[in-house]
Parts: sequence; C-alpha cells; structure tokens
Amino acid sequence: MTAHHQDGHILEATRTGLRPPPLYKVLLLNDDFTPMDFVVDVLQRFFSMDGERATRVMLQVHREGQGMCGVFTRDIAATKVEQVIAHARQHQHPLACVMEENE
Ligand code: TYC
Repeated sequence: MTAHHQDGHILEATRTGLRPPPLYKVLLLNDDFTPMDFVVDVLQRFFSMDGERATRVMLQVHREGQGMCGVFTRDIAATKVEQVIAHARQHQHPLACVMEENE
C-alpha cells in the first residue's frame, strides 16, 4: 500500500505484512432429533448466553437451518466445536457444530 503524504507528514504507514488474525464463526446446524432444550443448554453452557438469547438462537437454527453461536480466534473456535460435539455425543444427540472463516 502506498503511504499518503500531506504537509510532509505520513498519514498512513506502508503495510508491514502483519495482519490481524482471521476470526471464525461457530455455527450450530439444525437436525430433526436434538431436543430444543438441549440446544438452549448448549448455548448457555458453552457460549455464555442467557436463556432468552439462547432460545432466540436455537429457534433461528430450527427455522432457518443454522445460527451463529459467536465469533472467535481459530483455536478458541475449534475448541468450542470439539466441546459441543463431544457433549452432544455423550448425550446421544446428533447436533452438528461447525466453524467457518468470518469473510
Ligand atoms: N430441530 C430440532 C427439534 O425440532 C431442534 C434443534 C434446534 C436441533 C437447533 C438442532 O441446532 C439445532 N427438536
């Protein structure tokens, strides 16, 4: 990127090559079997949502097919996905949770 000058002062530094780390959305996907109250509990337990917000996100997933749990750095997002899937499988639910780069 070209630096811009005005009155001899550099207003914007030339890029150094450093970038902020990419962020990732964690999404829940709908299925026909996982109970609604289990999904609400997952959103409260792993994503610190209150009951009202967790219920709204769960219903969005139920009606639209997917919904966002939060946006995290890559390692945190990957850990959340693992924890949600492990918890769901322990309870024999097929709940799907994925991460995707936040454009
Ligand atoms: N569709 C499920 C039901 O009717 C509820 C559900 C919501 C499942 C969200 C998964 O990520 C999900 N019991």
